[in-house]
Amino acid sequence: MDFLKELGIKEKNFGASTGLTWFETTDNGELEVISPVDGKKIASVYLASEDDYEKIVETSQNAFKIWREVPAPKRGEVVRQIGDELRKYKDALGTLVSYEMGKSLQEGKGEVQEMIDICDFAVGQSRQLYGSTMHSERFQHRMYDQYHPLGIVGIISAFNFPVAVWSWNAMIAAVCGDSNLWKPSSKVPLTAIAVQNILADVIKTNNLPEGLFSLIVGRGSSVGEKFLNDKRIPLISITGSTGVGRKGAEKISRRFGKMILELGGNNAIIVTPSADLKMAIPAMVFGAVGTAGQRCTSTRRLIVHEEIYDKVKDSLIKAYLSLKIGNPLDESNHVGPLIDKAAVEMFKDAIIRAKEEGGKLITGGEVLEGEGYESGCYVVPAIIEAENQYKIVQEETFAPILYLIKYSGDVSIAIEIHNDVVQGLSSSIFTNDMREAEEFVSHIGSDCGIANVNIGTSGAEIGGAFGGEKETGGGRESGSDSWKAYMRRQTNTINWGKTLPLAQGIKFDI
Ligand code: UN1
Repeated sequence: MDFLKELGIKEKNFGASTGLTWFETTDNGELEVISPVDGKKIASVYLASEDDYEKIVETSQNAFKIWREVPAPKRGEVVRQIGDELRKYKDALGTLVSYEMGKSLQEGKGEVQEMIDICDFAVGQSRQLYGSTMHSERFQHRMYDQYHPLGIVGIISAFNFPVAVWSWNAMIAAVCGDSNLWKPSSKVPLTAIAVQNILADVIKTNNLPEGLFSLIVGRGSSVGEKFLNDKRIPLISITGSTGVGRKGAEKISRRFGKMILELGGNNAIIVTPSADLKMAIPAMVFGAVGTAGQRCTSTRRLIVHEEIYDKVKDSLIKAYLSLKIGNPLDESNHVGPLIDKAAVEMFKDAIIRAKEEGGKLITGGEVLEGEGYESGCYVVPAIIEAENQYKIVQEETFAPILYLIKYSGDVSIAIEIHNDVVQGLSSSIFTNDMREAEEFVSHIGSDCGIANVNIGTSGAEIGGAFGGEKETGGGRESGSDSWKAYMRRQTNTINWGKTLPLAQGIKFDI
């Protein structure tokens, strides 16, 4: 496999690096990485020890001290070069993303494109780390706020976006003057190692300090615990399930650390009677089966008006029956495998639970066997007629299961159903009625961090702030002013006069 060679992935790899130096620990266990595409072993990774972790954090602290003194636009120049390197490796890295994680080759390359795009965005951002100035109430005083680099940013990423999520955090953190330490999902460590290798040339050419971009592949129970509890890491960004986020957040908040949480979603599309179904059907299908339903923005619920319910249901079944399921590296397939057999079990369990609660499976639900499906991770995307209050519908099952829910009455009824879940990431409405669309995005509309009109729930652009409300965690990353979370804010008041007036008119004569 040439792409592995191109990316510097060997049969056995080390799991911890400060940039150019890999820690050669071999006695702390070895992780075998199996591809969900064909069930074959891709390579293995030696797990990092707690001792490696200590050394990495110390190195990263030193790197921060050097990096924070580099002018922000010069930091941007380094990020620009990283973007250029990623352009060179787009095909190879995209292929590895697809092979290690199981998403389609197009999506794998698309994920690398998101990395390139965020680099471009961050370069511009490096010249726009703006604070505000305000008028002081005091005579001959000036007041303003400014943003300073924060320190080491910890990044815990999930398996489903093995590289893009790191870049949304790391590239923005880099222009903000922070060093970063990345702990990737242990299901997809090879893509992270490949990225670390891609960075090496830029680190060398620019003489960057070791520890500016660090990586650690280690056990959650040892290295992961230390990481969450570590006071030397002022900010940790966690992408993962609500369960993972809750455990992490409890530890981080105990030490008053900052965090960015991008957790589970339970994303829905509302389809009203005026919807253009030629647009809505492909959006629903892509949202529900794209990445085999393993995006945090995947469409999990459809809330369809009774007038068009049967039509939508029939069109969906037809579309689902035409889906090609198979090797994601073959671009004619629409749906690839789930990440592993445990995910397949969760898919099966969710269907059983939905049926127990009264749901009706109307298509899919099988696990595929035989030629091409040897990994045991391929399933047929399912649609289940259900009700929003079912316990299983209230949960995020990371698999291609779409719950079809009927509503009657006006759009506010649909919005009420829509918001009646604990998660709040992405949402969408298909309608040609301006009033319905505006109500959906208004203050009495969708309660999610992302609310779209005539676009599905997944596939957000990097330019917007990405994240959600309620149990999705409240964090924002990627575009807009998300950069502010990676810096510490300071309000400054300067007295350039010759008297000492106090605020609020207080007099203190001595
Ligand atoms: C995720 O699944 O964690 O909006 C992120 C999207 C992608 C990001 C998904 N740009 O679907």
